[in-house]
This record gives sequence, C-alpha cells and structure tokens, in this order.
Amino acid sequence: MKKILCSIGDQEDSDTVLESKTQIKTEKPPLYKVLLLNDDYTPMEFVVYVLERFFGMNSSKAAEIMLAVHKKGVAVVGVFAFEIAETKVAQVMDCASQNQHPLQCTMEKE
Ligand code: TYC
Repeated sequence: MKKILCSIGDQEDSDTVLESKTQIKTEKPPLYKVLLLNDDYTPMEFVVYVLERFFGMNSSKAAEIMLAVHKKGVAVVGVFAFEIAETKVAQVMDCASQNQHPLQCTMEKE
C-alpha cells in the first residue's frame, strides 16, 4: 500500500484508508528539548530568575531545577516546537550576556 505524506489537518486519524488504497499520514511536528548547562560562575539566584521568567516556573520548581543542573551538569527545562524552543534559547542567552553571566542554553531534537 502506497503511503503519502500530507499536511491536511482535518483527517480524523492517521489510519484512514481511501478508496484508492492511498493512506493519509498526518505528521506531528517534531519537538525540541531546551537544555540548561551548569557553569561555575553564574549565580544561583540568576538561574532561578531565568527559569521563572522564561519558563514560567514557580520559585520552588525553579530552585529545584537549578539545583539539578548545578549537581548533574545539565537538565531539560522544557520541550517545545522548534520556533518556541529557538526563542527560549535566544531569550536566555541574551539575558545572560546582558548580565555578563556565562550561562549556556541549548536545544536538541527530542
Ligand atoms: N554552578 C553555579 C554556581 O555554583 C550555579 C548554576 C546552576 C549555574 C545552574 C548554571 O545552569 C546553571 N554558582
């Protein structure tokens, strides 16, 4: 059976079989993990602020994630569609550099 890729959004499900035996496959957009990296110089309070401001975390969640990065070296701080992940990374990097902190934030495909 021939499979075709189709961006039609109104298909009920991906298993719809048409009369012509052509299967419509609806692709989910890929997701990207946003990662925060540890370093020796960025103040803990600044990392907590970044997590609250750009990732909508409350102060206790932000402190928990900051400590996870501090101990493990890296942690996922959110999962987003490509453009949103890209914006979050840029916001964190811009804010860190404006405040002269070496904090690093990256993204990778899930
Ligand atoms: N390790 C930093 C310190 O001891 C704190 C820190 C936590 C820095 C998380 C970056 O992503 C980070 N001041």
